[in-house]
Amino acid sequence: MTATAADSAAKPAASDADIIKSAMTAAPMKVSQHATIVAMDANGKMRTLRKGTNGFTCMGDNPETPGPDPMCMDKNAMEWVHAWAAHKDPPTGKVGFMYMLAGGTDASNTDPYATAPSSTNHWIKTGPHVMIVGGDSSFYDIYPKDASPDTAVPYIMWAGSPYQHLMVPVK
Ligand SMILES: [Cu+2]
Repeated sequence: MTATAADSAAKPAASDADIIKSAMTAAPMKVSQHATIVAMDANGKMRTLRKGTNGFTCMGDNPETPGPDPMCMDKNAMEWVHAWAAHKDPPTGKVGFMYMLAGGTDASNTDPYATAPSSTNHWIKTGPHVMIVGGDSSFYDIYPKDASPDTAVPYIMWAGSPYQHLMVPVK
């Protein structure tokens, strides 16, 4: 995951066509072509650009963050993202799966809401990956939880927070 930046309004808004194109790069084409496509604003509010049929929802790149970070997720992962955006506890007992095959933007590995690197927030670079969210701690406990992880192998992002999740690099 990457942070939403509510405070920078400098960049022009992407067109809906651009958002759809970007969103579809997050998952294999056979998944994204039948997915619902949404745009999320800086406050976590969703707008549906295209309705899908396969239970997946794809979100385009967040233009507020430095790199490309489109994502496609199942229903449980969508609930998890809503909870994160709203600073609420994610629902328990709802394991979710997300694709981020276009890569993630750079992010803090320890602060779910950081929008820029600092001397203490363990800024990392994430390449193409998939994510398991909403698992219980016994699942996350079997993976590395280093603040500055080796991002070439599976690791836990935001360990110890309500939003800890497994990051699985795919390249
Ligand atoms: Cu991710």
